[in-house]
Amino acid sequence: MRVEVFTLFPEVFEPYLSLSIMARARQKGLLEVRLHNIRDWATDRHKTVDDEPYGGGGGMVMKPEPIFAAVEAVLGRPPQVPVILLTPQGRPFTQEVAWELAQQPHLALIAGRYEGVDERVRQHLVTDEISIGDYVLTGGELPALVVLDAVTRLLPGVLGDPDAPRKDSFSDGLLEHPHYTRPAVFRGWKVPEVLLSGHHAEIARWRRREALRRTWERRPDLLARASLTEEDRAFLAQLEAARRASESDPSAAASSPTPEEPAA
Ligand code: 9D3
Repeated sequence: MRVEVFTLFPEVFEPYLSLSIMARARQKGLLEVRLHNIRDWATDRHKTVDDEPYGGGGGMVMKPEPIFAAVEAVLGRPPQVPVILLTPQGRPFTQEVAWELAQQPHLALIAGRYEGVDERVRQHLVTDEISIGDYVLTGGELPALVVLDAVTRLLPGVLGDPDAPRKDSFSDGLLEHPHYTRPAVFRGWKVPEVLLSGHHAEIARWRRREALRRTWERRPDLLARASLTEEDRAFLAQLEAARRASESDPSAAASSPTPEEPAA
C-alpha cells in the first residue's frame, strides 16, 4: 500500500514511521509512505498557508490553494485515490474503518492545522473525513499516524502470524482477557493457577470468561454486537444475577462467580 501524507509538519511523522512494525512494513515494501509538506506549494514569498476566516471571528483557516496544488501535483487532477481529511467532524475511526482502508492500494491523508480548512477542500477534493475520537487535539498529524498505524498492521505480511489481526480483541467484539508472564509470584501476587495448569481447554474457558467479564464491566456497549455462544450468554446471565444480588444485599458480593483473588 502507498500512502501520501499532506502535512505542515512532515518531521513529526519520520521518527514513528522509522520504528518497529511501521519500519519493518516499509523495509519489506508492504507500505510506502510519502510525506509532502503543504507549505512547499505556497506561492507567496512568506509561504503563507493560512488566512483569516471570512465573516470574522477568532483563529485562522487553512487556505485552499496550497492544499489543492499539493494533492493535485502528487495525485493528478482529479486524484484517482481516496483523499481522506483528518478532522474532528469526520466519521469515527474504528477497527472496521481500518480494515476498509487496508483494502486500498493507494491513499492520501491530509492532516489539518489551525481552526480548520477552507470548506472548498472538503467539497471538491476530499472524499472521506475521519475523526479518531471526541477530544480536542491541536492538529491532524497524530490522527494521521493513528490511522497509519492501525492500517499498517492489517496489511498482509506485516505481522509474523498472518491470523494475528483477525484474532485481535476487537475482531470478536470483546475486550481481551488478562495477560501474565513470569515470574509466577511477584511481590506475593500470584498468577491464576489455571494458567500454570497446562490444561488448554480450561485455560481457553478461563480466558473467554475473563474477556466477557471485562467487557461486561468496562464496555457493556460492545456486548450488544459481539458474537456470543450459548455458554457465553449463560456466563453473562450469571454475572447479571450476581450484580442484582449484591445490589439488594451488599454482603452477597462474595458469592459472585469466580471472584477476584483476595489482595495479598
Ligand atoms: C479550537 C478549535 N476547535 C473548536 C473546539 C475546533 C478544532 C479544530 C481543529 C479542534 C481541533 C482541531 C485539530 N484537530 C484535528 O485536526 C483532528 C482531530 C481531533 O482534534 N480530535 C479527534 N480526531 C481528530 S482528526 C483531526
